[in-house]
Amino acid sequence: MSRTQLPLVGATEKITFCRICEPLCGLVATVEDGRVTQLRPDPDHPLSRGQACPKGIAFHEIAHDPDRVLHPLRRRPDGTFEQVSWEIAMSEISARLRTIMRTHGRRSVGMYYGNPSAFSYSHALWMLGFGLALGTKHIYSVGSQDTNARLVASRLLYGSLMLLPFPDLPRTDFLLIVGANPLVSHGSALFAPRIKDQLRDLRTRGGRIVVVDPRRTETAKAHEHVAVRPDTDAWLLLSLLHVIFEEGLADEAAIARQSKGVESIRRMAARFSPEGTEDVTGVPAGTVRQLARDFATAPRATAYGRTGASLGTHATVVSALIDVLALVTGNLDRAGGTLFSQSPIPVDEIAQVAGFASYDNNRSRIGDFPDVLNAYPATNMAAEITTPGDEQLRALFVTAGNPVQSVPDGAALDAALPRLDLLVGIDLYVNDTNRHADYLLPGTTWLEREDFPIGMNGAAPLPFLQMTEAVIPPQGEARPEWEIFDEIARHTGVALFTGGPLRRLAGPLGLATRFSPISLRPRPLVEALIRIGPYGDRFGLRRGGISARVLRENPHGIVLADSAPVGLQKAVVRHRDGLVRLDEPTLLKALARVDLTHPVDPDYPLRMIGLREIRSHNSWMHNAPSLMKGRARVHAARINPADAEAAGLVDGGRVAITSKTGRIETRVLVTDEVGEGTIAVPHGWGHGGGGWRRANAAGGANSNLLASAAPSDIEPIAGMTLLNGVPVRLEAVDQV
Ligand SMILES: Nc1nc2c(c(=O)[nH]1)N[C@H]1C(S)=C(S)[C@@H](COP(=O)(O)OP(=O)(O)OC[C@H]3O[C@@H](n4cnc5c(=O)[nH]c(N)nc54)[C@H](O)[C@@H]3O)O[C@H]1N2
Ligand SMILES: Nc1nc2c(c(=O)[nH]1)N[C@H]1C(S)=C(S)[C@@H](COP(=O)(O)OP(=O)(O)OC[C@H]3O[C@@H](n4cnc5c(=O)[nH]c(N)nc54)[C@H](O)[C@@H]3O)O[C@H]1N2
Ligand code: SF4
Ligand SMILES: [Mo]
Repeated sequence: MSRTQLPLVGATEKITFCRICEPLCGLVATVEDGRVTQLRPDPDHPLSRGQACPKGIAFHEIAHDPDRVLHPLRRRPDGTFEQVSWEIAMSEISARLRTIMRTHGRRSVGMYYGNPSAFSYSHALWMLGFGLALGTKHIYSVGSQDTNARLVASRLLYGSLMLLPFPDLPRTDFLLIVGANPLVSHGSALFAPRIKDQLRDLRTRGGRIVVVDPRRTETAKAHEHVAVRPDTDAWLLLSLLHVIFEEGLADEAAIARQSKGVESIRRMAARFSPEGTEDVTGVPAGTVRQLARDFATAPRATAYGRTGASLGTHATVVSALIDVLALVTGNLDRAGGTLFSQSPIPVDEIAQVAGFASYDNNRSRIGDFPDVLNAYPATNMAAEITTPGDEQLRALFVTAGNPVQSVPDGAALDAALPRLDLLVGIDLYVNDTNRHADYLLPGTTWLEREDFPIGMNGAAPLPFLQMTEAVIPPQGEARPEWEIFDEIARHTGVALFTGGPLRRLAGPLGLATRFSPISLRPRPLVEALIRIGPYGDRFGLRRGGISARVLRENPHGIVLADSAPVGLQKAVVRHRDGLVRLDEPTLLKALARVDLTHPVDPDYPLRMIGLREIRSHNSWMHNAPSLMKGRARVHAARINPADAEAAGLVDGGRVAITSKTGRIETRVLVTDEVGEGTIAVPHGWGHGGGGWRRANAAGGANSNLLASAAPSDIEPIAGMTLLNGVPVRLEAVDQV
């Protein structure tokens, strides 16, 4: 133990886990005088076993950041913020909200929730409850920039949005990764702490890992790389299927047993020979043929895609074809293949009962997009604010999100937000979005709240559950987000519990009655849900089952089973016959959009993709001193030497990147990691106007100013925004 790890006099150590990203690494916090002075990896966590990344162990710098918002803020007429009491903030927000609802109806009120809201069960439940209870169509979320295509693919194939198929890493022999970089992202839509080690173990066992990515990423460098052109995975996957069917490599028995409608996929794939698609994808036909054979003949194989697969023109198709590849080779719902997720709480049932699980039950006012989990493409927000008519968006809550940075055409949103009658932010910082807020309410960091990560670890090769108490009390006047929604709902007469979605959830558990609706708190709700979940103790009926008490007695967490369950298909697929549907009409419509030619705009001949960095997290961790040290922390566009030369760019110089939507300038990093015609630019930079001073000074540019918010540029099946494969051109910028 090094000297700095010795607990100081008066200091206590508390076991907890990180909630910045999905592996939820175990941490030990040193607390002195109500402040966290150190975070270190928990050596006794059964899965992360003493490992955490630089972001996790720097998080106390965010909890105790002098730039953090710790009191409710109200906008003054001159545009600056002033501190007000919670009482004033709540009563004024409620009064203004009531007036807006009276004048324009509840359907003029909206909400955007960002990524960190998913890392707090109480925040997520109460915010979704509030949104549903409002009965508005103006729900927007990070989903249209992240997972919605994946969820809609599950809805089409399996009849349920809530199923998240994942690779059975510990048992597979062949992992095909399409558009994910787990060595940096640490795994997403997949609960796999120490994923780097897990991938290494797979190789040590004699297995293979092939990474399909336009950039030779950290993961691609460590394993095998297939360089694909941005946004062309649909062609590549159809060609893989082409070879599998053509060469008789499909597992016809599995197909017959598990699915129906394969003929439509077979017919479609027949049009996409590897020789016909190589000009589009840039992947030589021979490579595709060999990859198809190797995947199909591996004893156990699985395919996994993440944001590189779901932020393109054919996001739903690509997400679905990744599963189809597993299915037609006999690898779906089978050890070492692609498995169905199973949360420690009955998520699917809850979603059905509470009304969360909807797809295409409604269409958006602008763009005619289907709803996904009751939400519409977040790009629509700007136009919904500025377009007059019934149900025009007039009041907006933004919780744990920064859509000016994360959504296409942030400039349009930035310009539209001041036109709202009411904008309320719930956040840790004054960020690029909520700087326009009328009221900014201080939320808690994860160090300040108890948690059960029920929404995060269903896609787990090793099922696991841990709970934590709050490590420190809410700082300043910060409040847990669920309390904020609870109070606003009560003040404005929005029924969360009397007939609302949360009552539909709590009612059957005996937690809320018609007469005592307001007493419902998140903790008894989640504790009851865990007990009735797949690993729960069924209130004493199942010996050895999990309950909150058992979790409290095991603070480092509990591995619930030696491996993830298989053979779940009949139980979890919601199509009546329990079969995977390969000819669902919406899926066929989506497939029909994939054409043999991939349009290239001569004005914008290059394609921009995103890039995540190990010490950066979307838009919000650029204010932590230890993460921002060093020259590597400069925002830069990765550009191939040939493209750099053609545009007269030099390494370290500056480049103007232009799309039909916008123009940004940033630094040039010349590298052959990206192929000719592709540039890679991290999102979430170029801060301005917010309260995070170090982030503002960090420079760089908001790459999403280049992405388009036009409805015609949004994938119509899941409403996914196009963030990977944005057409751009490059120009040198004179150095001053
Ligand atoms: N070009 C491009 N754009 C992308 C992506 C991409 O790959 N490329 N990725 C997309 C993806 S996957 C995502 S998830 C989004 C992220 O998009 P968003 O979720 O909209 O934005 P974040 O940058 O995550 O900002 C989160 C905000 O929440 C605040 N916050 C953090 N923790 C808490 C908390 O506990 N409580 C509260 N109340 N607030 C908190 C932070 O201060 C910050 O202001 O970006 C998307 N945009
Ligand atoms: N350090 C760090 N970790 C994070 C985050 C972070 O910001 N920083 N964000 C978290 C969040 S919110 C999420 S959603 C996850 C995301 O998890 P991942 O999706 O694993 O993360 P990315 O690094 O964005 O990986 C996407 C990969 O897709 C590639 N790609 C881009 N376009 C295409 C394409 O058209 N086809 C193919 N085949 N590949 C393409 C990119 O080059 C990139 O390598 O990461 C999480 N973890
Ligand atoms: S990888 Fe890093 S940020 Fe993600 S959970 Fe682990 S410590 Fe936290
Ligand atoms: Mo994300």
